Amino acid sequence: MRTPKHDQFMEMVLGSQNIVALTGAGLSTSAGIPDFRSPKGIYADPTVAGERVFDINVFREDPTVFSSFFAKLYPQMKDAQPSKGHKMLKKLQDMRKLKCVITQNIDGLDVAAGCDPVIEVHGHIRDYVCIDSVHHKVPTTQLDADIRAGRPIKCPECGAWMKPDVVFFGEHVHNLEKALTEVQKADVLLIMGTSLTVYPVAGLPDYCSDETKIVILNGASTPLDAQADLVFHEDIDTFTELVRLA
Ligand code: CNA
Repeated sequence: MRTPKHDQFMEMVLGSQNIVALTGAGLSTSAGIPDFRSPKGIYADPTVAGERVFDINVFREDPTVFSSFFAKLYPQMKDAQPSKGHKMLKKLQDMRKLKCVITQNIDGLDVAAGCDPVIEVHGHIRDYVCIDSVHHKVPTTQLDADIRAGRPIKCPECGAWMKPDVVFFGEHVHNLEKALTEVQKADVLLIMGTSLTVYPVAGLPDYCSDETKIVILNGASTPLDAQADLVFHEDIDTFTELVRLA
Protein backbone atom coordinates (compact mmCIF):
# COMPACT_ATOMS: atom_id res chain seq x y z
CA MET A 1 0.00 0.00 0.00
CA ARG A 2 1.25 3.48 -0.84
CA THR A 3 2.06 5.47 2.29
CA PRO A 4 3.18 9.07 3.00
CA LYS A 5 6.74 7.70 3.01
CA HIS A 6 6.40 6.89 -0.70
CA ASP A 7 5.31 10.50 -1.29
CA GLN A 8 8.34 11.66 0.69
CA PHE A 9 10.55 9.52 -1.55
CA MET A 10 9.11 11.10 -4.69
CA GLU A 11 9.52 14.61 -3.22
CA MET A 12 13.13 13.76 -2.45
CA VAL A 13 13.63 12.49 -6.02
CA LEU A 14 12.09 15.58 -7.59
CA GLY A 15 14.23 17.88 -5.42
CA SER A 16 17.44 16.04 -6.24
CA GLN A 17 20.14 16.78 -8.83
CA ASN A 18 22.49 13.87 -8.35
CA ILE A 19 21.07 10.52 -7.29
CA VAL A 20 23.60 7.71 -7.07
CA ALA A 21 22.24 4.15 -6.82
CA LEU A 22 24.14 1.44 -4.95
CA THR A 23 22.67 -1.89 -5.96
CA GLY A 24 22.97 -5.55 -5.02
CA ALA A 25 21.65 -8.98 -5.85
CA GLY A 26 18.11 -8.19 -4.60
CA LEU A 27 17.61 -5.99 -7.66
CA SER A 28 17.81 -9.07 -9.89
CA THR A 29 15.88 -11.70 -7.91
CA SER A 30 12.65 -10.88 -9.74
CA ALA A 31 14.58 -11.37 -12.99
CA GLY A 32 15.08 -15.00 -11.91
CA ILE A 33 18.60 -14.75 -10.48
CA PRO A 34 18.92 -15.87 -6.85
CA ASP A 35 20.77 -13.61 -4.39
CA PHE A 36 23.24 -14.90 -1.80
CA ARG A 37 21.64 -14.37 1.59
CA SER A 38 17.82 -14.53 1.23
CA PRO A 39 16.04 -17.65 2.55
CA LYS A 40 15.88 -18.88 -1.07
CA GLY A 41 19.35 -17.53 -1.93
CA ILE A 42 22.42 -19.36 -3.20
CA TYR A 43 23.89 -19.85 0.29
CA ALA A 44 20.72 -21.66 1.40
CA ASP A 45 21.28 -24.37 -1.24
CA PRO A 46 22.89 -27.33 0.59
CA THR A 47 24.63 -28.44 -2.63
CA VAL A 48 26.53 -25.13 -2.82
CA ALA A 49 29.76 -24.72 -0.86
CA GLY A 50 28.78 -21.23 0.43
CA GLU A 51 31.41 -18.51 0.14
CA ARG A 52 33.96 -21.13 -1.03
CA VAL A 53 32.52 -21.05 -4.57
CA PHE A 54 33.66 -17.45 -5.06
CA ASP A 55 36.96 -17.79 -3.17
CA ILE A 56 40.08 -17.24 -5.27
CA ASN A 57 42.24 -19.58 -3.16
CA VAL A 58 39.70 -22.40 -3.46
CA PHE A 59 39.50 -21.70 -7.20
CA ARG A 60 43.27 -22.00 -7.59
CA GLU A 61 43.26 -25.32 -5.73
CA ASP A 62 40.19 -26.80 -7.40
CA PRO A 63 38.42 -24.84 -10.17
CA THR A 64 35.64 -27.44 -10.36
CA VAL A 65 34.15 -26.09 -7.09
CA PHE A 66 33.30 -22.94 -9.05
CA SER A 67 32.68 -24.43 -12.50
CA SER A 68 30.15 -27.01 -11.30
CA PHE A 69 28.30 -24.30 -9.32
CA PHE A 70 28.38 -21.77 -12.17
CA ALA A 71 26.92 -24.30 -14.63
CA LYS A 72 23.57 -23.65 -12.93
CA LEU A 73 23.87 -19.89 -12.23
CA TYR A 74 25.22 -18.93 -15.66
CA PRO A 75 22.09 -19.85 -17.71
CA GLN A 76 19.94 -17.98 -15.17
CA MET A 77 22.05 -14.85 -15.63
CA LYS A 78 22.44 -15.18 -19.39
CA ASP A 79 18.70 -15.51 -20.05
CA ALA A 80 17.62 -12.79 -17.59
CA GLN A 81 16.00 -9.51 -18.60
CA PRO A 82 16.13 -6.27 -16.55
CA SER A 83 13.65 -6.17 -13.65
CA LYS A 84 11.23 -3.37 -12.80
CA GLY A 85 13.88 -2.10 -10.40
CA HIS A 86 16.43 -1.77 -13.20
CA LYS A 87 13.81 -0.03 -15.33
CA MET A 88 13.06 2.38 -12.48
CA LEU A 89 16.73 3.35 -12.41
CA LYS A 90 16.67 3.99 -16.17
CA LYS A 91 13.56 6.14 -15.70
CA LEU A 92 15.27 8.17 -12.98
CA GLN A 93 18.22 8.60 -15.35
CA ASP A 94 15.88 9.78 -18.14
CA MET A 95 14.40 12.28 -15.66
CA ARG A 96 18.00 13.57 -15.30
CA LYS A 97 17.96 12.76 -11.59
CA LEU A 98 20.04 9.57 -11.45
CA LYS A 99 23.67 10.21 -12.43
CA CYS A 100 25.41 6.91 -11.70
CA VAL A 101 24.80 3.29 -10.74
CA ILE A 102 27.33 1.50 -8.57
CA THR A 103 26.52 -2.19 -8.61
CA GLN A 104 27.84 -5.24 -6.82
CA ASN A 105 25.98 -7.37 -9.35
CA ILE A 106 27.82 -9.31 -12.00
CA ASP A 107 24.82 -10.04 -14.24
CA GLY A 108 25.11 -6.90 -16.42
CA LEU A 109 21.39 -6.12 -16.13
CA ASP A 110 21.90 -2.47 -15.11
CA VAL A 111 23.84 -2.00 -18.35
CA ALA A 112 21.19 -3.97 -20.31
CA ALA A 113 18.50 -1.63 -18.92
CA GLY A 114 20.37 1.33 -20.46
CA CYS A 115 21.87 2.78 -17.28
CA ASP A 116 25.08 4.69 -17.94
CA PRO A 117 27.52 5.00 -16.28
CA VAL A 118 27.41 1.74 -14.35
CA ILE A 119 30.38 1.04 -12.09
CA GLU A 120 30.55 -2.76 -11.79
CA VAL A 121 32.69 -2.99 -8.67
CA HIS A 122 32.56 -6.79 -8.57
CA GLY A 123 33.11 -7.15 -12.31
CA HIS A 124 30.85 -8.90 -14.81
CA ILE A 125 30.34 -12.18 -16.63
CA ARG A 126 30.77 -10.86 -20.20
CA ASP A 127 34.37 -12.15 -20.43
CA TYR A 128 36.50 -14.90 -18.97
CA VAL A 129 39.99 -13.89 -17.81
CA CYS A 130 43.10 -15.93 -17.19
CA ILE A 131 44.07 -16.04 -13.50
CA ASP A 132 47.75 -15.63 -14.41
CA SER A 133 47.44 -12.83 -16.98
CA VAL A 134 44.60 -10.27 -16.98
CA HIS A 135 45.47 -9.54 -20.63
CA HIS A 136 44.27 -12.99 -21.69
CA LYS A 137 40.50 -12.69 -22.19
CA VAL A 138 37.84 -14.68 -24.02
CA PRO A 139 34.23 -13.53 -24.56
CA THR A 140 31.99 -15.70 -22.38
CA THR A 141 29.67 -16.45 -25.31
CA GLN A 142 32.50 -18.47 -26.93
CA LEU A 143 32.69 -20.72 -23.85
CA ASP A 144 28.96 -21.36 -23.53
CA ALA A 145 29.06 -25.16 -23.95
CA ASP A 146 31.92 -25.75 -21.48
CA ILE A 147 30.35 -23.47 -18.85
CA ARG A 148 26.94 -25.16 -19.10
CA ALA A 149 28.64 -28.56 -18.80
CA GLY A 150 30.47 -27.42 -15.63
CA ARG A 151 33.91 -27.92 -17.20
CA PRO A 152 36.75 -25.71 -15.90
CA ILE A 153 38.15 -23.48 -18.65
CA LYS A 154 41.83 -23.31 -19.61
CA CYS A 155 43.44 -20.19 -21.07
CA PRO A 156 44.04 -20.78 -24.81
CA GLU A 157 47.24 -18.66 -24.60
CA CYS A 158 49.03 -20.03 -21.53
CA GLY A 159 47.01 -22.97 -20.19
CA ALA A 160 46.27 -21.44 -16.76
CA TRP A 161 42.71 -21.59 -15.42
CA MET A 162 40.20 -18.96 -16.52
CA LYS A 163 37.31 -17.51 -14.53
CA PRO A 164 34.65 -14.91 -15.31
CA ASP A 165 35.85 -11.30 -15.00
CA VAL A 166 34.25 -11.26 -11.57
CA VAL A 167 35.84 -10.28 -8.26
CA PHE A 168 36.19 -13.34 -6.01
CA PHE A 169 36.64 -13.19 -2.24
CA GLY A 170 40.37 -12.55 -1.77
CA GLU A 171 40.64 -10.23 -4.83
CA HIS A 172 40.57 -6.44 -5.14
CA VAL A 173 37.30 -4.80 -6.20
CA HIS A 174 37.27 -2.79 -9.43
CA ASN A 175 37.01 1.00 -9.69
CA LEU A 176 36.61 1.63 -5.96
CA GLU A 177 38.10 5.14 -6.24
CA LYS A 178 35.63 6.03 -8.98
CA ALA A 179 32.73 4.69 -6.89
CA LEU A 180 33.93 6.69 -3.90
CA THR A 181 34.03 9.92 -5.94
CA GLU A 182 30.45 9.36 -7.15
CA VAL A 183 29.21 8.65 -3.60
CA GLN A 184 30.83 11.86 -2.37
CA LYS A 185 28.98 13.86 -5.08
CA ALA A 186 25.56 12.28 -4.38
CA ASP A 187 22.72 14.34 -2.96
CA VAL A 188 20.66 11.13 -2.65
CA LEU A 189 22.21 7.68 -2.21
CA LEU A 190 19.61 5.10 -3.20
CA ILE A 191 20.62 1.72 -1.81
CA MET A 192 18.65 -1.15 -3.35
CA GLY A 193 18.64 -4.92 -2.90
CA THR A 194 21.77 -5.37 -0.85
CA SER A 195 22.37 -6.78 2.61
CA LEU A 196 25.30 -4.30 2.91
CA THR A 197 27.52 -6.98 4.38
CA VAL A 198 30.20 -7.37 1.70
CA TYR A 199 33.15 -5.02 2.16
CA PRO A 200 34.60 -2.71 0.95
CA VAL A 201 31.37 -1.81 -0.91
CA ALA A 202 29.30 -1.89 2.29
CA GLY A 203 31.55 0.90 3.59
CA LEU A 204 30.89 3.26 0.65
CA PRO A 205 27.92 5.05 2.34
CA ASP A 206 30.37 6.23 5.05
CA TYR A 207 31.86 8.56 2.42
CA CYS A 208 28.62 10.48 1.76
CA SER A 209 28.60 14.16 2.69
CA ASP A 210 26.54 15.23 5.72
CA GLU A 211 23.91 16.63 3.32
CA THR A 212 23.42 13.39 1.40
CA LYS A 213 20.03 11.77 1.92
CA ILE A 214 20.24 8.01 2.28
CA VAL A 215 17.36 5.83 1.10
CA ILE A 216 17.35 2.08 1.70
CA LEU A 217 15.05 -0.17 -0.30
CA ASN A 218 15.63 -3.76 0.71
CA GLY A 219 13.58 -6.79 1.70
CA ALA A 220 15.46 -7.31 4.96
CA SER A 221 17.01 -4.89 7.43
CA THR A 222 20.59 -3.68 6.89
CA PRO A 223 23.28 -2.42 9.27
CA LEU A 224 22.71 1.10 7.86
CA ASP A 225 18.95 1.35 8.47
CA ALA A 226 19.30 3.42 11.66
CA GLN A 227 21.33 6.09 9.81
CA ALA A 228 19.11 6.29 6.72
CA ASP A 229 16.64 9.10 5.99
CA LEU A 230 14.09 6.71 4.47
CA VAL A 231 13.91 2.94 4.83
CA PHE A 232 11.59 0.68 2.82
CA HIS A 233 11.56 -2.99 3.73
CA GLU A 234 9.65 -3.89 0.59
CA ASP A 235 9.84 -5.93 -2.55
CA ILE A 236 11.56 -3.75 -5.16
CA ASP A 237 9.04 -4.48 -7.94
CA THR A 238 6.14 -3.55 -5.65
CA PHE A 239 7.93 -0.35 -4.65
CA THR A 240 8.36 0.71 -8.28
CA GLU A 241 4.60 0.34 -8.79
CA LEU A 242 3.73 2.23 -5.59
CA VAL A 243 5.91 5.21 -6.53
CA ARG A 244 4.67 4.96 -10.15
CA LEU A 245 8.12 4.51 -11.62
CA ALA A 246 7.37 1.01 -12.96
P1 CNA B 1 22.94 -10.46 -0.61
O1 CNA B 1 23.83 -10.45 0.57
O2 CNA B 1 22.41 -11.77 -1.08
O3 CNA B 1 21.72 -9.50 -0.24
C1 CNA B 1 20.62 -9.32 -1.09
C2 CNA B 1 19.57 -8.52 -0.35
O4 CNA B 1 18.53 -8.25 -1.26
C3 CNA B 1 18.97 -9.25 0.85
O5 CNA B 1 19.10 -8.45 2.01
C4 CNA B 1 17.50 -9.45 0.46
O6 CNA B 1 16.63 -9.24 1.54
C5 CNA B 1 17.29 -8.40 -0.59
N1 CNA B 1 16.31 -8.78 -1.62
C6 CNA B 1 16.25 -9.92 -2.35
N2 CNA B 1 15.24 -9.86 -3.23
C7 CNA B 1 14.62 -8.67 -3.03
C8 CNA B 1 13.50 -8.04 -3.61
N3 CNA B 1 12.79 -8.61 -4.61
N4 CNA B 1 13.14 -6.81 -3.17
C9 CNA B 1 13.84 -6.22 -2.16
N5 CNA B 1 14.91 -6.77 -1.57
C10 CNA B 1 15.31 -7.98 -2.01
O7 CNA B 1 23.59 -9.74 -1.88
P2 CNA B 1 24.51 -8.43 -1.93
O8 CNA B 1 24.33 -7.88 -3.29
O9 CNA B 1 24.31 -7.57 -0.77
O10 CNA B 1 25.96 -9.07 -1.78
C11 CNA B 1 26.97 -8.76 -2.65
C12 CNA B 1 27.41 -9.96 -3.48
C13 CNA B 1 26.26 -10.71 -4.09
C14 CNA B 1 28.18 -9.46 -4.65
O11 CNA B 1 29.47 -9.95 -4.58
C15 CNA B 1 27.49 -10.00 -5.91
O12 CNA B 1 28.39 -10.28 -6.93
C16 CNA B 1 26.79 -11.19 -5.42
N6 CNA B 1 25.66 -11.72 -6.25
C17 CNA B 1 25.30 -11.10 -7.41
C18 CNA B 1 24.24 -11.60 -8.15
C19 CNA B 1 23.86 -10.90 -9.43
O13 CNA B 1 24.71 -10.40 -10.13
N7 CNA B 1 22.56 -10.86 -9.75
C20 CNA B 1 23.53 -12.72 -7.70
C21 CNA B 1 23.95 -13.33 -6.51
C22 CNA B 1 25.01 -12.82 -5.78
